[in-house]
Amino acid sequence: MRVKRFVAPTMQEAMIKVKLDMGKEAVIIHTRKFKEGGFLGLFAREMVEVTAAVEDKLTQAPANEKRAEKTNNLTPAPVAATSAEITGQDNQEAAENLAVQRELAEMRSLMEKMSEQIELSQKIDSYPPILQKYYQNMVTNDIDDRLAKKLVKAIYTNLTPEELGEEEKVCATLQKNLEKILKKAKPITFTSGTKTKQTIALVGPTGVGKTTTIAKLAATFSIVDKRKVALITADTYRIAAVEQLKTFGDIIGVPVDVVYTPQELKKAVQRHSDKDLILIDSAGRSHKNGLQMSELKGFLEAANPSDIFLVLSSTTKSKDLLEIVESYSDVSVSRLIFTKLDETSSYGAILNVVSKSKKALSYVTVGQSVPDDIEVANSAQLANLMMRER
Ligand SMILES: Nc1nc2c(ncn2[C@@H]2O[C@H](COP(=O)(O)OP(=O)(O)O)[C@@H](O)[C@H]2O)c(=O)[nH]1
Ligand SMILES: [Mg+2]
Repeated sequence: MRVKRFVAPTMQEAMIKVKLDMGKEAVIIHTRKFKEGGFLGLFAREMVEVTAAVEDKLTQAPANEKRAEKTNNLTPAPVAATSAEITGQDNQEAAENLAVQRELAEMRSLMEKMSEQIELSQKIDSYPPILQKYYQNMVTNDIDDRLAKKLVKAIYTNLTPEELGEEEKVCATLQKNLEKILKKAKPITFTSGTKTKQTIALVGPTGVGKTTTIAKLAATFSIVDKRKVALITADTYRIAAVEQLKTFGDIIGVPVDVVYTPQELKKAVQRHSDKDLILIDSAGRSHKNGLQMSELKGFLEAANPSDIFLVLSSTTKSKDLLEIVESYSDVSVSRLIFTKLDETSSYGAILNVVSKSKKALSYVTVGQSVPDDIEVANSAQLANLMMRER
């Protein structure tokens, strides 16, 4: 066993040092942060110290060993013990062990990610020109750089050198891989036996188009599909919007209930138990406001919807979108709607969000017109848009 200390300004850099020096199999024993330099405690720089150990035999393995060699792994990946396994008097010790094992497993996964990052940092210009072009296209279309690199690398590994020279083959493979990430959209359907009646709540930031989208869905399902639809709005912050929704409900013959409390919402949902589709509109929430988020949770718990759709605007920056999705992780969002596709020409953010959140797309909206400007998300079309030249 070889044990060594590594110091770096960030955990990420420390882990890279560990990996380069000791290889992938290194196990982190201890980490700490400390201040270095500075003046009387001011301007000190925070540093990270990582102590790592590795079995002697494994130190010879080069840091960039192939994944296939993993089978020779002498230190098996830590297996998290279940709480049932903790018996006898040594409960505390066992619990401590468990915590250490968890930490080790976390560290291992972090290190795998790092090694992947190092691998991906391979220069794009070492790839054939066609791959370079598609990489550029994807990045220009706002697909996350890492994701774009992963995608071109997969093609580079899976196609023959000959195929890599054929634009059509490269294009078709990339298209297929993008579609695989986007998956087939899941719109509202009434086909499966248990889903003959549905209650769907739309949540999301202010101004993304929740109310407009609800109006589009209500009109589509009541007029075109001839379903019995009810609208309930919990957005009482905007009186004008409520009045507008009521007028709209009158025109298309759909009842609109306004609720001020979770209890009222619960009652309204019960009152409409004869409807095929109940659509619930919520007030726009700032994902940065914890109080608003917990208020929203209260409404959603009372409504007990069959699905919660998170509405996102495709004009929002990718990084902000991911932050928004993250802030809704307490709310069991099942699908995504992207609005305002008519206002953007870079579609990569959609891929980034779907890939990170693992949530299915349902609809996209493409304009302000009710009810026309809504479509079931088309993965093939979106994939095509995010790899094309701009
Ligand atoms: N261009 C465009 N505008 C939209 C779309 N969907 C909604 N909007 C507009 O976005 C604004 C806010 O919509 P609203 O439904 O009130 O958003 P909410 O606050 O999430 O309920 C309105 O001006 C809508 O007309 C869309 O798909 N494209
Ligand atoms: Mg609204």
